[in-house]
Amino acid sequence: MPVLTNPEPATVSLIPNETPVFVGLPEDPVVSIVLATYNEREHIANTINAIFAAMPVSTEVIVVDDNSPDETWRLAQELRHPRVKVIRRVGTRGLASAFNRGIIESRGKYVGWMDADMCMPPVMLPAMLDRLETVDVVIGSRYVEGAKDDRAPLRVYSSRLINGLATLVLGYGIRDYDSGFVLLRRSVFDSVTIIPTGYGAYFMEFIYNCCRKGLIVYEMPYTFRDRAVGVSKSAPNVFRFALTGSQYVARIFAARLRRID
Ligand SMILES: Nc1nc2c(ncn2[C@@H]2O[C@H](COP(=O)(O)OP(=O)(O)O)[C@@H](O)[C@H]2O)c(=O)[nH]1
Ligand SMILES: [Mg+2]
Repeated sequence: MPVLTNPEPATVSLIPNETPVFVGLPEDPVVSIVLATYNEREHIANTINAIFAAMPVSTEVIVVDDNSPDETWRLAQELRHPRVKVIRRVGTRGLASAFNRGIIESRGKYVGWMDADMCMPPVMLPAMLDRLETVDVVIGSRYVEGAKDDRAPLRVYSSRLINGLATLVLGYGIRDYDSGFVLLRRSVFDSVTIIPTGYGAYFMEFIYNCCRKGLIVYEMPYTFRDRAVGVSKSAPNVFRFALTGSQYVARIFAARLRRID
């Protein structure tokens, strides 16, 4: 019988057409940050480097890329960072399912996720981590006191409108229900899971369910900077923008009506 020298097996992808992910390091990181990407070649390296530069504890970054035509996944792989895991999904798209996939692969005691377009500042992460000593979930928030949303007025106005509706219908005083920038204790997933369908609206239902389960959710203010390059996937044109908006409204009411155990 051969002696097993490496007790930690390589992570093997079981999904056809998917690039194998990297072989894990011996000890688990303290923090896992999941990045969902689609055509972010201008931002991916900066985002990853900024996360590692900011974090005071061992951190892994999990990139879940939906086979971007601009080969964002390749740039992430080429960093050859032992704490960067790249999952290239082929034949599927979706923001909520991408984050969910990354969370499933993550091993940190604390798990977070954010956009990879440098709109959300990685320098916030250490303060968010500190806060997790006393709360379960920290949301990076654009709409509490001290925060700022630096996008074009139409985007800010519509986002505030959606969030206002969510605050009204879902309650709990959350101001930025669709933030999409979060760090939380892994134990949160013992009682709440992401419903992995659709684009950004999954986040509202996730936070609402955290509140319903009695978890402590804290909103930390930050300044959201509009993307400097690349296009927004949620609002590339006015029609997609309107469609995304109506999906948010439907999801707010669906979340309110859906029963949880
Ligand atoms: N994996 C994956 N990531 C996506 C998809 N659509 C958008 N993203 C990523 O999700 C984040 C937010 O998308 P973005 O285009 O900035 O939308 P916006 O912030 O609502 O304008 C970015 O990091 C995108 O690269 C997708 O279909 N799959
Ligand atoms: Mg964005």
